[in-house]
Amino acid sequence: MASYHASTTSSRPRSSDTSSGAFWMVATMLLGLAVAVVGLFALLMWADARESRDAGSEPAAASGTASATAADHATDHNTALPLNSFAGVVPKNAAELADAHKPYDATLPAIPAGDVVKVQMTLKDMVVEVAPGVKYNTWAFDGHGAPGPIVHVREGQTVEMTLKNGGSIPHSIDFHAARIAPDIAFRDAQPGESFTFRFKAGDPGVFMYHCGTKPVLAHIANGMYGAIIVQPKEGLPPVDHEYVLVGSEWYLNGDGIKEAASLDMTKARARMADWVTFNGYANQYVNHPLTAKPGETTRFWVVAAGPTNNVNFHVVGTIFDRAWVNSDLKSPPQRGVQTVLVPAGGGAVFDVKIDDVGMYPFVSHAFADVDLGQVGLLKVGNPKGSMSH
Ligand SMILES: [Cu+2]
Repeated sequence: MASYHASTTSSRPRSSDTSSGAFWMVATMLLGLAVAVVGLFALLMWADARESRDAGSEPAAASGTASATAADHATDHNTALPLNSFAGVVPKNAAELADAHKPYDATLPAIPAGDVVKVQMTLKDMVVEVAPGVKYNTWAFDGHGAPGPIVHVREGQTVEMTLKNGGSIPHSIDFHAARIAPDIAFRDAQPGESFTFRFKAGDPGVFMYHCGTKPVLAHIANGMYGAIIVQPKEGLPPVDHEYVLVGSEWYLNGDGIKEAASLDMTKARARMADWVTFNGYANQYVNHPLTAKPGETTRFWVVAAGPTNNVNFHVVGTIFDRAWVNSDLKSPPQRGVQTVLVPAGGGAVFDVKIDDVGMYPFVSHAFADVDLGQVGLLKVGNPKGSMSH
């Protein structure tokens, strides 16, 4: 901005008048300097305002700092920064709350028997916690918050999906594991409506499912996503533990401490997340680690639900023995890789054999997201000083 003004005023006068030329040169330099000083002041004032706002959103003074309401945002297309950030704002007793939180069960469930696997989900508007003491108004699949339930089938089985809309607006469900006409199967279900569709799980992998009702950004950001695992017919190499991790991020219009926050659509468009999570809750597997014994192999089924963020999956202190990038289970896995991109709307599968006792963090190696909660621990054996649970 400053350089734009400075350069437009520096256009040269007529070259025949040399004394006037010198005058203009000096005047231009002074003007340029003045613009730079004004610019600096503006920057300092902005930084100051931002600092006092951040201080105002500390837990002790949390009330009254909520930004504009969701209704305001409906017509607000201004994505200019800075927006109110509630990133990392938690109540004072956050540590106790994190310990008391019941983590989302990341264990891969068994495959139901039979040719047809019946899956029933009832959509429900509900308040969940996305971080210790941070409440959020979700539109949740199957009434247990975000992500929705883990669906596990074998290649060749038919999924019979019954969706009941118990929410207050239309919703739908889009399975990335399906080859099916979306305008029929993924259509909107009106509030109170229930409908069923079937698809054959013909492609192995770990896939996202999500609400596909417009605006999809809002429906995914409000918690409408989950993972479906389709095991290859011939199976994968046997392992000792299998965990499912769904990455996602949350955009809050308030800190969610005194009252539940809702979606800030402007922040969602600006990709300015307040919290980034595995399985819907910041840092939950730090307080409640996933476990393995030394020498065992652990398999991670990872989906990046977004709505926008990728997961740059990495396990600190080891290297992936097998990585099925893009969850392409028909091809041989990559071996000995460090970090794998799981794109928003995609999945990948990772095997890691760890011999040494210790705490091994699993992260998105895009570290801004770690700072906002996308980190967990794989506890191998019983390392000294680790928590008992
Ligand atoms: Cu929806």
